[in-house]
Amino acid sequence: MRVRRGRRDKVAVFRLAQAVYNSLLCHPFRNIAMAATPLNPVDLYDVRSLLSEEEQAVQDTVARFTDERVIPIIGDCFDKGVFPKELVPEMAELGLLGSSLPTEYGCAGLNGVSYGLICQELERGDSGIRSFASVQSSLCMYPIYAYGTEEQRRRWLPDMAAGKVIGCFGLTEPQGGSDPGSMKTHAKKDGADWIINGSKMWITNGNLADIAIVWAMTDEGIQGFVIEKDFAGFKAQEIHKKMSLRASVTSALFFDNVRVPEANRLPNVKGLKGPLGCLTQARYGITWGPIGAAIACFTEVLEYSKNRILFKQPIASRQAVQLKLADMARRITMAQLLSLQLGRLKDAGTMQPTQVSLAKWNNCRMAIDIAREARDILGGAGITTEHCPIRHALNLESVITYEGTETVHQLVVGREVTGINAF
Ligand code: TGC
Ligand code: FAD
Repeated sequence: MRVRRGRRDKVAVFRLAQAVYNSLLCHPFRNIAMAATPLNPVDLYDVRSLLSEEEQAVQDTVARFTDERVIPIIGDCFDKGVFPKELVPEMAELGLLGSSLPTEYGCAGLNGVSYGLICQELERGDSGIRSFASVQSSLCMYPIYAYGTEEQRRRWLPDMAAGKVIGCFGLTEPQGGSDPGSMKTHAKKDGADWIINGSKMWITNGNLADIAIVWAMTDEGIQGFVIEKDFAGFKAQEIHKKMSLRASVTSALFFDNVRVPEANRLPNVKGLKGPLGCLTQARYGITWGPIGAAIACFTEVLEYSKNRILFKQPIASRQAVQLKLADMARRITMAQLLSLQLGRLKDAGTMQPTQVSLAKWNNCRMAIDIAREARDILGGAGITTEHCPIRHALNLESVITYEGTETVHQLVVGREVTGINAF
């Protein structure tokens, strides 16, 4: 009896609950969440709202530059294997070169998050354009600023910010880039000068550059030198047959008894921490860049899949395709949050190299996976540079390799969490 009454009570409670639920369904506000403005597919967490007005303005300006000046020409540049050098004065005019350095050197004096947004928007166009800006800003202007004398800063930085002097950064050597401490290039003191011998490999901007920041072994450890392009014995040779970063200049550098005055040595750092300190700046920017490449691929393939009709349905209506698109949106969102927090740490002065390694690893992997998946969703159309994913996928093969390979960054994080050095 008690059981039966208990059951009746349960039924009554269930009916009551059902009535409340139904009344809620009829409530005029029941669909508040559903009826809200649709989310932006490339910014599902409204990361943009976390940016200051200045940061938003920087992003909008560079986005416009990429849309109007880069995207219309970049497919052709990639096909022909040329870097669009004509864009350099415009980039300089917009303050994109050395953007984080102080205004007294002709730079824009922006914060780290703004630099990240510059990298993101440039790489939405092409990794090669972002590479140009990364090398000029983080690998050439930064060491002159951080390790140079006041005279060296005044001599080079304003012209570099104006795009009148282009730089390249020579660290990697043919015998193995992951282990730069084993470099063979050396500098020997000779009176007031230094004599440099050796070679560097895979150097972005090599044949474009007016100056090369070259790292060489000395009796006192690794030191940095500013080598001017017309110094006798210095030669840059462009590397051809590249299938990646085709809209970027990559070169080998050769030093045959190059005499470098003491005034061109960067005096304020010695040891591997000099070049690695520059890499931390550049890698930080590279955590943002691939977000742009991923957004470009995702945007293109999202539109394409809504219009591609197969088996009488747009392929975007298929669960298998939606899973891929949802996964792209998820990974882009996570990468955006990662880089933004990294940028906030950088601007607070607390960013650590391991945090940069984690984001470089995550965001390059995210972008290359998305670019390859987007290429697949485009089917046969995906194999030409009429659509951007294959170009981005090929570029990202370099991006995931340079500035420390994926494995190097995994091992940096592994070293941090275990306390054991696996290199
Ligand atoms: P390790 O003993 O760990 O460190 C030697 C000294 O350097 C310091 N350090 C750092 N400082 C600043 N930033 C970092 N990220 C740093 N990492 C280490 C460290 O504290 C130490 O200082 P001190 O005072 O104790 O002497 O050095 P290791 O020989 O064990 O090597 C570590 C490893 C493998 C992580 C490092 O060699 C490495 O990062 N290898 C990868 C090399 C690389 O990334 N090359 C990139 C070349 S440039 C380029 O690719 C440009 S592409 C640009 C474009 O087109 O966009
Ligand atoms: P290696 O160091 O020979 O690595 C080969 C393989 O071994 C990789 O898979 C690597 O992950 C793996 N490996 C290495 N160490 C370990 C380990 N301890 N355990 C397990 N696996 C390991 N360099 C510059 O100095 N300046 C530039 O401007 C520049 N621009 C570049 C532009 C492009 C387009 C490219 C492709 C490269 C550029 N580089 C530049 C060089 C780049 O930084 C190097 O290619 C990179 O650091 C890797 O060095 P590596 O090519 O010699 O490969």
